[in-house]
Amino acid sequence: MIDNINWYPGHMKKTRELIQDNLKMVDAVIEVIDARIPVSSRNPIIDELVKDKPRIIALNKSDLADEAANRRWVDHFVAKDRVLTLNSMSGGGIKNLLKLLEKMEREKNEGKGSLKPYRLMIVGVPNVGKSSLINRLTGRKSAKTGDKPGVTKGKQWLKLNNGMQLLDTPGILWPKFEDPKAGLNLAFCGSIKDEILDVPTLGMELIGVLAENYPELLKERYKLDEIAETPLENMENMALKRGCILPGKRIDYERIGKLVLDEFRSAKIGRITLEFPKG
Ligand SMILES: Nc1nc2c(ncn2[C@@H]2O[C@H](COP(=O)(O)OP(=O)(O)OP(=O)(O)O)[C@@H](O)[C@H]2O)c(=O)[nH]1
Ligand SMILES: [Mg+2]
Repeated sequence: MIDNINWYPGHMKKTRELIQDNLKMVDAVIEVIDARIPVSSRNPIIDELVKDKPRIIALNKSDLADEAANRRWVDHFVAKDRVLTLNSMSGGGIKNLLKLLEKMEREKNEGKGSLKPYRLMIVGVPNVGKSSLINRLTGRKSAKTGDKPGVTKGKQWLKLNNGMQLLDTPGILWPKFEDPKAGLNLAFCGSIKDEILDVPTLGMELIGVLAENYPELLKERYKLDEIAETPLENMENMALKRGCILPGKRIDYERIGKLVLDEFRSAKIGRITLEFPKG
C-alpha cells in the first residue's frame, strides 16, 4: 500500500545518529506530536534515544483536535512525562511551556554555582509544527521550514529571551509506516501528503473514520439526513450535496476526496481527534 517513501533504512540510520549526536548536547527535549493523532505521530525510537533526559510532550495543533480528547491525552501522558497542549500557530500554550522550562532549569541548577545556559532540542515527525514552535519560542522567524532530515549545515544555537538555548536543527523522526493505520492517520493530517494511496481512497477512508467517531459533525457539515452503511455511500451522498458531479451525472470522487481532506485538515468539519487513549 505504501510505496515511494524516501525513508529507506540507510536514511533512518543517519537520522537516528543525527538525533543521538544532537541529544548529547542538550538538557531537555521537547517532543512535538500532533494532538489529533498522538499515537501515530510518535516514533518509539525517541524513547530509546531520550532515555532519562527530561522531556516535555507537546500536543501541538491542539486547536484542531477535540478538546475533551486533548484533556484525556494530557491525563494519559502526565503519568510518565511532562505534557501540555500547544497551538504554535497562534502562540497558545507557549507561556505555559516557557514556565515549565524555567522550572526544569531551576531544578537542574539547584545548589550549583556557575550556571551554563539550559539547552533544548525539538523533535517530531514531519509537519507537526516543529519550525513554528521554534519561531514561537525565539519570538522571531529563526527556523527554516521544510528542512529535510539528515541535512545539517553546521549547528547553530538560537537564543531565547530567557537565556536558554535551542538547537536550530529539529530532529525529524520518521513516521511509523509499519502500521498501515498510522500511515493513514499521518496522511489524513498532512504529514505524508500524497505519498500513500490516492486522494479518492484516502478521502473515503477518512469518511469511514469520521462516520464512526464523529457522525453528528459529518451529518451537520455535509447536510446528510443519515449516516449510510458504507463509507462509499456516505462519500457519494456528500458529493451530491456539494455538487461534486462530472458530466453524465457521474460522481467526482477526486473532488469530494480532496474536499473532505481539506475540510478535515482545516478543522472546518469540527475539532476532531482520530486516536484516543485506551481505557
Ligand atoms: N492549526 C495549527 N496549525 C499549525 C500549528 N503548528 C503548525 N501549524 C501549521 O502546520 C504546518 C507545518 O508547520 P511547520 O512548523 O513547518 O512543521 P515542521 O514540523 O517544522 O515540518 P517539517 O519541517 O516539514 O518537518 C504549517 O502550515 C503551520 O502553519 C498549530 O498549532 N495549529
Ligand atoms: Mg520544519
